[in-house]
Amino acid sequence: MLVLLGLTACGQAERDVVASASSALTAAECNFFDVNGTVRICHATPSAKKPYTIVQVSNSGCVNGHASHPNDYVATAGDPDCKGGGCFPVGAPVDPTIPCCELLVARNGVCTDLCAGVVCAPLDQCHLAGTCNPTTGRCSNPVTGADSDGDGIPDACDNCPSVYNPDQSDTDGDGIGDACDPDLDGDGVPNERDNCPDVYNPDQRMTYPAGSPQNPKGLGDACNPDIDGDGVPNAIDNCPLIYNPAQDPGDPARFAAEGLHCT
Ligand SMILES: [Ca+2]
Ligand SMILES: [Ca+2]
Ligand SMILES: [Ca+2]
Ligand SMILES: [Ca+2]
Repeated sequence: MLVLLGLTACGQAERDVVASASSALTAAECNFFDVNGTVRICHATPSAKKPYTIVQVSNSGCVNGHASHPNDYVATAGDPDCKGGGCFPVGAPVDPTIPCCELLVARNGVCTDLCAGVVCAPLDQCHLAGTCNPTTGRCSNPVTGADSDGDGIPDACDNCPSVYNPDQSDTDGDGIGDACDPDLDGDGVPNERDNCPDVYNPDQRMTYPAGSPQNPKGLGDACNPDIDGDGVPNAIDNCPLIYNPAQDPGDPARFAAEGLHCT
């Protein structure tokens, strides 16, 4: 936690920000910041005027004498005078009172550069390389190129280049977007002649002809939830292909006797 000090008697800001008031220097930090066996530390004092003294201690002195000492903390490169405002570099243990340096994020207890080793490259002819986002480690890959229909997808990558279809949905996965696909389900039957335009049914099977009492809408069996039109959905109809709204349990045997088949 950073502490703001008040003004001096003269009204001048003695110090805007000083280092942590509750930092807990740890052995892990002593080890990480060890340079040739010593660690530079901001050692807390009772003095309000000079709350910290800079000390260079041995690694063992840091671990045994200063780790967990109230308010002591590591003097980082950005805070050589113990006035606060420092930050921890890549690889340092995460400290709740001292932030990781710019462009670093805390990951698994370590200040981490998510963009380290990330090389941004163009995804395709519609997406430039862009830059790596330090908070996600991902490249921005901005789009580029003409966008005739204004749907945000450049023509070269738009599955309907002249139809506004920002969702790019493509039910049959043939590379032609639903918004402009003459055969949505890819069953070889054009939408306008397909009795199930969005269900793959090349056989176009239709037990009851279009316009019949059982099938007034002319739906193909593949997309007709009640093929025999008896009001009982196929899934729970004891004779899904024969009109028997009463669902008499004797129906299947009776229909069989009459030469009809339930399925
Ligand atoms: Ca489009
Ligand atoms: Ca398609
Ligand atoms: Ca179909
Ligand atoms: Ca039935």
